[in-house]
Amino acid sequence: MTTRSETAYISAGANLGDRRRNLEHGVASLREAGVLLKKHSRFFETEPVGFREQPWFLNMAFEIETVLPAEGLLDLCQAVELAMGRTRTFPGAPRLLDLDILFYGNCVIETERLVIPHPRVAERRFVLEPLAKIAPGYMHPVLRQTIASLLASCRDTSIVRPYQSGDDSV
Ligand code: PH2
Ligand code: MG
Ligand code: MG
Repeated sequence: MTTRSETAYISAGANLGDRRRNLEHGVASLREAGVLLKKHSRFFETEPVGFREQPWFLNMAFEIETVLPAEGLLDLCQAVELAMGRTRTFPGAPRLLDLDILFYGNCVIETERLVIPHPRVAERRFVLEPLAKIAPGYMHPVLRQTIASLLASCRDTSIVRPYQSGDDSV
């Protein structure tokens, strides 16, 4: 029997503690759980969007391959966030680690727990800019536009800049 794996894209963010270490630890935890890391963007330093009175974020995006179903991947992401010590206070609150599933193959999913594609992908420069580095040609399965084209027409003017660090490996 063969187990089908699916390609998925994840946006990761952190704005508390050692942000870079948190992101690296998040990626390492997913890999330890059997997720295959195919590509990752560099780190970007980004201005908070939404609730603005909080520290700037480090954001990145990565492409994975996994045999987990979408809800199983969500469970894993939440377990990794929790293990990192994340507490849920209010939506948009500062966080040690946030792992958001952006796309899961070409699937369109709407359950109580999970909406894929992530509903705010097209509105967020801090998501699109890193994602465009690894998947510019990926076609959004609902909007039917590529990531590069969504970035070109994105109206979010919040600052997203490459994070100055010598080494972008995770
Ligand atoms: N995440 C949010 C809300 N605002 N802003 C930036 N720059 N980066 C984020 O990851 C982020 C945000 C909710 O998850
Ligand atoms: Mg988020
Ligand atoms: Mg989240």
